[in-house]
Formats: sequence, C-alpha cells, structure tokens
Amino acid sequence: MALTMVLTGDNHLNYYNQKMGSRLRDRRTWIGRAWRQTIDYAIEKEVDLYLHLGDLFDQISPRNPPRARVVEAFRDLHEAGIETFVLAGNHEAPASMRDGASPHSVIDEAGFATVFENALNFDQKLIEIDGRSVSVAGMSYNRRLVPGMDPLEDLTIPAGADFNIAMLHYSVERVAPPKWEEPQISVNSLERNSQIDLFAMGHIHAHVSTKVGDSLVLYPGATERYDFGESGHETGFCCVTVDDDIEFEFIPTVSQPMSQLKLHTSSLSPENPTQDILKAVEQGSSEDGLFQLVLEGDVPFEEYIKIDFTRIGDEGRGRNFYFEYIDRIKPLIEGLKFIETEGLHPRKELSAMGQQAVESSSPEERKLWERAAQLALSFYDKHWER
Ligand SMILES: [Mn+2]
Repeated sequence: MALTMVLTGDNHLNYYNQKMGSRLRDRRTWIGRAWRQTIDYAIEKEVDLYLHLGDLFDQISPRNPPRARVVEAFRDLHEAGIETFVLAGNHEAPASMRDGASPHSVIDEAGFATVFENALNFDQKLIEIDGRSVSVAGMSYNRRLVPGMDPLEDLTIPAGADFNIAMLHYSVERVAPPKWEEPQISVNSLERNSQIDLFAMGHIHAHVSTKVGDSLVLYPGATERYDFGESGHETGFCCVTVDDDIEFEFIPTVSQPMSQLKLHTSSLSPENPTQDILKAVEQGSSEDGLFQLVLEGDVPFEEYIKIDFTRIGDEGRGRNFYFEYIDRIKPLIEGLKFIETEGLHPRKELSAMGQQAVESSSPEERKLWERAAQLALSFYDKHWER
C-alpha cells in the first residue's frame, strides 16, 4: 500500500491589512475557504498524513472565529483517522517565552495533532503505516535567528525509518531564495542530511520542487495570494504518494482573482491622461477581484495635475472587490530638478500623510479625507511653485 499525505502551509488565516477596511472580512472568507480545501481533500482522499508547514495564521494572536474553525478542521482530520503534524511559521511563532505558545498549541492539547513547537531542535514521531515505518521530524521557525544564519547548522535531523520526513519553515539557498534578508538553509545542510527522503517546506509562497541528492525538497506554496507581488502565482497544495518511488501532485485551490497593472506615463495622452487611466482600469477590473494599479514614469507637472486621482479611485472601487493605486509618477517642473535623495521630501511626506489619513478613515468619511488630502497637496503645490 502506498503512503499518502497532504502538504500545505502559508494559508495566513486571519490575514490583516489595514488598507482593506470593510473588505477585509470577505477577503478572509476567501482565504479560509482556500485553506479548508486542503482539509476536505485530505478527508475525501483518505490520505494517511496531513502535514502543516507553518503560517496557518497570519498573526500570533488570531481572533476567536478562525481559531474555532481551525480546531474544528483538525478535529475533522482526527475523526477521519488522519495523522496530523503542525509547526509554527514566522507569523505565528512566539519571539520569546513571554509571548507564550503559538496559537495552535490548542490543537495539540486537544490531541488532534502533533505540534512541533520547538524552534531550536527537531522533535520526532515514529509511526507505522501499513507495515511501513515513517519518521516525521519537525522544527518551528526560530525568530531569533538573524540573516546569514543557517537554521540547520550543526543539526542532524532524526530519521531511522523506512521513510523519513523533515518539516521546516524556511527559505533554502538557491532552491527557494528569500524575498528579503533572513536566515536561510544552505544546500550543504540538506546534502548533509541525506537520510531525509522528503523535505516538506513552508514559507516561500510559490510552489517549488527540486531534488537535492536523492531527497525531494517540496514547497506546496500558499493556498491564497498574500499580496499583489503574488498576482502571478498559482495557489494550491500538494499531495504526495510514496510507493517504490515518491511522487507528488499539485492541487490548485480556488483563490480570489488578483491583478497588478503597471502603467507607464509614456502610454498616456498628455491632453487627457485620466481618460487613458480609466480605460486601463475598466479593462483590468473584475467584480470579485483585487486590483492594484501602479503608475510609473515622469510627466510634466502640468500633465500630472490633470490626473484625477479621486475619479480613478472611485471608478476602481466601483468595478472591483478591492482597488488601490500606487502613484510613483515623478512630476517634472521646468527649471527645477527632482533629485531623489534619502533626505526630506516635503511633498512626498505630505502626500503619504494624506494617503494614510484616507486609508485609516471610515468608509463614510473617506471621500472627505480624500478631498482634504487633495486640497492640502494643491495648496502646497501652489505655494511651492512660486
Ligand atoms: Mn512564512
């Protein structure tokens, strides 16, 4: 009989984004549904193991509703006879003892899963499935490691079974490089632990698979997109089958449409840039979707002030589930050179302040704040131009 397992991670339940305002609730529904697919799939296919690779929650202190749904889901797995293992990712691992345990220790206490809380060393569980011995070893994310450190340095991952699994939540040098400066596992550390047949990995939101020696390194990727940088990602999880060989399948999840459109000022007509932008917004919009418009390039100042950002915002919000624009346009003023420095940009500061006020306003007051921000900027522009 083959050994089968579901691998998932980076679901980011209870996702938080201040900008999303009243839309956050519905966004969370999509995120929760995509994750629930991993549970339903595992139960339907009667897999042997369910491996959760971290960042189940977006924050260390999730609210009670997602917590309750998680407990319920792990109970469902437990009742279906699926052996379940969980570790804590960087979003939910406690930074110190004072923060207490990760939010899923409750699943452990209920006896629905084995939670590998230890971030300094591997814990291991040996099980027997259809006459095959299986070792599952896991280690949570260590928030005290600094960039440049290798979490597997000097560590030998426990094994000793017919099939040996290591669960981790880190990036891997070259294989799944980090997006920012952070600790990463070296390829050498994986090679040194060739007793491991399957490295089940969380943290990197893209689905990645590769062989290091005879070991399979598998990132199922995220079940929903986390931000607009992931617009191009497929979302899903993996189902691994071990027989004589190890094979896996990528199972896509249903995720909310998301798109990012970069519009350069060179494609806008100087007479009516707003119209061109509105046309692009209309084309890229979808009722259910999250849409980010990024405006880039240089334009003469006279053209820049023709852009009706309020109208663009209204149009975008009306045509999408969620809309935001990022204004990276550099207005050019004759006789004045804009020099990008690290120093103070009074206009940028003012613009950012206005944006912040708009974003943190209630939906009823939003228009008012937008208008106020606009007026402040035009006032600034008028006086500064002299
Ligand atoms: Mn992570």
